[in-house]
Amino acid sequence: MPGTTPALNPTEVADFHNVLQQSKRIISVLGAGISASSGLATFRGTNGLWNGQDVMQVATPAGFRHDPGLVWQFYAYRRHEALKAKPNPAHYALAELSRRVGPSCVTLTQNVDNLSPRAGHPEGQLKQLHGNLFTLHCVDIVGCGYVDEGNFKDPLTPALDTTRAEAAAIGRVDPDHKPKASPMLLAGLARKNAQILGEKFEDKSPQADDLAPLKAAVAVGDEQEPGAARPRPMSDIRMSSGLSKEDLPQCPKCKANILRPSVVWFGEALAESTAEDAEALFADDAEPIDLCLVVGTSSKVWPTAGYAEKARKKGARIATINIEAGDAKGLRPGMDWVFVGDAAELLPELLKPVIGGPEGWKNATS
Ligand code: BV8
Repeated sequence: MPGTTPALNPTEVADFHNVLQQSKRIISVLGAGISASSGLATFRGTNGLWNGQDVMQVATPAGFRHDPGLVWQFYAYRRHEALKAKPNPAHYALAELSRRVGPSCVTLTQNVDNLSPRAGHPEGQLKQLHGNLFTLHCVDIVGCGYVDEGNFKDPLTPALDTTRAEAAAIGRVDPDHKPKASPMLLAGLARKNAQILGEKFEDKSPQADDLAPLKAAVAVGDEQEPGAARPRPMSDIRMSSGLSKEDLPQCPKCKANILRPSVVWFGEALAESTAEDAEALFADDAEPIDLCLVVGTSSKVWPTAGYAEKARKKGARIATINIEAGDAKGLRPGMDWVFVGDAAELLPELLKPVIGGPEGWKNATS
């Protein structure tokens, strides 16, 4: 968070600046942490989306097949939050670096929040590896193939209006600063876990009391005396997304299917052209890479988690920018750097020798 970044080691920064100014080919790998200062929850951090609920059930084709309404609620919430957010100085600084260095400076982002494009990041130098929340496509991508880019409508449908009372509880931050999903989202996830996992399902799913800051609905006829402490498994709560396919975005072309967010779910392959473009950067016949910036990522999701190592093999020195030093991977003393702090504060400082002061690029768009 602003003001909490410890002073950087001037010798390390000078060494980094020296390499930066001589670098011709720079690859940046971005994760959710770069957007944290824009107010967007990270997946794994203390206030992350994955805390307390298994989004692995949601960001998957199986989750969407089982209950598209539940998954659409999750993405309606993500779209709403991303539309409210603004790019921060880290997004702008990287866009400016790309403009100054030119086409040999390429950014690979795992983020689907659209903040790098909104910061004016040169389009040809940004690969959105996991897609974008604001592109939708028909679930029948082969037979119909309808794609809707730049759809910023919010809500997409009345049923997906996240400002409705109970839906607004999604992502509510409670005193321990962990977002609480709405009862309907958690109940639906728990029910789906039970369905998908069958008898393997242990009822560790979030208990009703996990929603203490929120009014957890009770199953009809099972009202508890006021103040009763007994937590009940979420699957008891007969709530669900309650949405039907008619409530969800419809394909205007084939008029037979619903639309889905054009994001890459776990178990799905990256878009072929995107994956090819990324792999080409590290190919044997590609030019050497001078510098790789790894910004705000826990480097746990593949194939992106492997790109820094590929850059190393092409000669790059690696600079990790992260609030957690422990998330820097495969460091080589004397070769690589770890700058610990908020990317929104660190990146403008670290890139200054090439991009100049923020008065020249802050809020600049291409
Ligand atoms: C695929 C889109 C093959 C949706 C996402 C090899 C080994 C093991 C597993 C696999 C493997 N290969 C494939 C897999 C499976 C899987 C995978 O990697 N699983 C993991 C969990 C082990 N990978 C896949 O399924 C991929 N597909 O490989 O396809 C294939 C081939 C052919 C045919 C079929 C299949 C697809 C993965 C894409 C998943 N989609 N997102 C959505 O967003 O809803 S993943 C999603 O989570 C994000 O996109 C991102 O990638 C990931 C979260 O990671 P981070 O961005 O790093 O965020 P996180 O919260 O974890 O960390 C934040 C970091 O920021 C922290 O380090 C924190 O300290 C730091 N931070 C916080 N605040 C700040 C900060 N830093 C600086 N400043 C701050 N202020």
